[in-house]
Amino acid sequence: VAARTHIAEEPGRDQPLEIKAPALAREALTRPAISKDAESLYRFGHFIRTVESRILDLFGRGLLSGTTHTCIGQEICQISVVRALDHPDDVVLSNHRNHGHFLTYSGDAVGLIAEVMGRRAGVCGGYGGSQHIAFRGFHSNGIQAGMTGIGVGIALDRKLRGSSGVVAVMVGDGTLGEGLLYESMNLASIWKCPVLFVIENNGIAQTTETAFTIGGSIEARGAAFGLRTWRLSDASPDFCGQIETVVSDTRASGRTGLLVIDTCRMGPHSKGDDLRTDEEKARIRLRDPLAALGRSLNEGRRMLIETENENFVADAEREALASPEARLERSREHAFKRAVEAPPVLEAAFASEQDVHTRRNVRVAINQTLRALLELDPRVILLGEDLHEPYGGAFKVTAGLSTAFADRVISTPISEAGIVGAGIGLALEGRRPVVELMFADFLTLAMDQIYNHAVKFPAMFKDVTIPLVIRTPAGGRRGYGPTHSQNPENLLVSVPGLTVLFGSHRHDVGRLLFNAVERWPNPTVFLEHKLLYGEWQDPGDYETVAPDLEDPGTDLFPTLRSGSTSPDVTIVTFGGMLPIVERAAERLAHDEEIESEVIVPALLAPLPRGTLLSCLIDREAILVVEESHHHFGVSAELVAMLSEAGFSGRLLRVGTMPIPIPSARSLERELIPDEQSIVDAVIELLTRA
Ligand SMILES: Cc1ncc(C[n+]2csc(CCOP(=O)(O)OP(=O)(O)O)c2C)c(N)n1
Ligand SMILES: [Mg+2]
Repeated sequence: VAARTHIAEEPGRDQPLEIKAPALAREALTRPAISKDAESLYRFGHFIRTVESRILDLFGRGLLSGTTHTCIGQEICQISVVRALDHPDDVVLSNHRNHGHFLTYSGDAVGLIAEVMGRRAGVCGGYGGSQHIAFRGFHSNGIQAGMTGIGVGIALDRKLRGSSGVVAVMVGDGTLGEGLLYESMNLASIWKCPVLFVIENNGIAQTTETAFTIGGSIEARGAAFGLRTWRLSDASPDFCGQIETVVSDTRASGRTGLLVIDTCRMGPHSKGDDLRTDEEKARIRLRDPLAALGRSLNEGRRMLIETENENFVADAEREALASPEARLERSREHAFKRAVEAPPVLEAAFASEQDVHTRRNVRVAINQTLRALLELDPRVILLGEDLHEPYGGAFKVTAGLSTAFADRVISTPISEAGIVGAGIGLALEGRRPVVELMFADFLTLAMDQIYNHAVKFPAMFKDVTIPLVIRTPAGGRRGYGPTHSQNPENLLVSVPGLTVLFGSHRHDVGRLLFNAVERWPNPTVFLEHKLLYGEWQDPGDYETVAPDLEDPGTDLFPTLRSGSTSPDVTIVTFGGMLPIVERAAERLAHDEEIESEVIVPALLAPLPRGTLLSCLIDREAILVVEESHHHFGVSAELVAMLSEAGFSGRLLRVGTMPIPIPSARSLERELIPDEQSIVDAVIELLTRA
């Protein structure tokens, strides 16, 4: 079935091009077969140009959703690498200027045109638009260099599987200014992964000539990281043959490569933003490799090809236009994919493994859970700085693991964005990566990977899940100073699609981690308070609050409760504040005869609203205690939720003062809530008029 694939398999030249209904057609899509003779290349290059000309026309008619970036002038460059990737495990990662890559990969003109128009027939149902497309082994995103670490993760998966798949990561020359690109080149090099970094060197980035933004030589960057490096021009006669050699060389060696392709962008960056002179533009038109291929053909033949393309694309445009506007489906009303059951064998093995352990502290519980996960599930892989033996991580949480699982416990360079990106790539490929960041304060370095990549894919793309867990120690009271003492949950909880867990010694932290890794297919930050590592894991007299199953994830990550059910005060807290709150509650009972109840969620985002409201709404006085700066954070959201639900009792919050956490213990004590400040807050709450 030719379906909507233009030039599917070997084209019967005069065979009519058929366009089928979108859903049906997309399943049947086959990779376009484009041989490297002039006619075949011209046919496909002209097809891309025709699609993009239509897209520009639709923009002019106000029919696009947002803007678009065309590859007009760069078609042969964009075709070349993608057409040479002919192994089923090959992957193409692209960027804002992706139409040529996508069409070469899929041939799906209707899917692309409808996507940029925000129609239901779009390849991503209109969610992604021009820049964000996922289809089988093709992924593009709109953040420069953002996909590079992800490409390394996918390539690491290929290497571990013994597959000869190659991952091509396309970036523009302007993107040579992005740091993550270099983290990724380094990671791919040391892990000896089959990534081909492709620089589409068109000399310009938006309106800036890259001659002013690139120091030194581009190829020397490849050499510096020990990459095989090539520089080719898309205007040279056997360009596509040369690219085939680069790809087959990368495949055969399994090594990382840097391929620089000199090319020229003929159109503006997106729309109406071309500051180049008329002479410059004329020079670029004269160089146009696609036009040169056309000139090499017999004129009648060329005109026939052009007419066929124009008719085909006109039909595709009609079909896209006939598709209704995209509408939000119920399944996409929040960004989380449903929990899954762990395979029964795995579940049973984990349960019996847990039974063996009796008294253990939080650090040991996490360590033993990681060990069990590695033993039981070959998909599990740990990445992080200094994880190796005999060090076992800065807080010793991975002690003993690198010896037992040398190929899946990977000590990495200091590259937080790169390793979180690699984790996303591994998760995309169905593995269960657990990335350790040495201190939670360093999450900011990986924030773009979390904020613009990990959480976006499951929401934008129906069939994509990112079961990534980022574990990291948080919290103060160790005298580590402003950049090693923070509780960054407040930065995280407002990110749609990000799960934020903060367990405590009262929770079964092993079970929390197991559920996060095996049962929750959503990107998750798993916070561990430094001061809880040494606490005994002990449920004490806590019970689980009945979960409201409307809350995503609430049954996997329970909220705990202890104390009186008709208390004078209910204290809601989490993470490292719990032991302090417990001591304060004891003092309140002993010294002031005030009865407390303590509620401890482990799931901070998505906030288990129904679950929490069910046990809070009828209380008389609620104090929320957190170690983070309490402005704009978890406690603020809790209090807002209660007010909106009609809570009529007393409310107060206690948190760290909103200034950076100092190093001196005496100063820390003044800022971070302690037993006394909690006792004082309760008394204030209960006695104020
Ligand atoms: C991190 C990031 N910074 C800035 C932008 C805005 N932006 C989009 S494309 C672009 C120029 C990219 O130039 P280059 O990498 O050379 O690719 P080209 O457009 O030439 O293909 C810029 C600045 C972005 N999308 N992402
Ligand atoms: Mg450029």
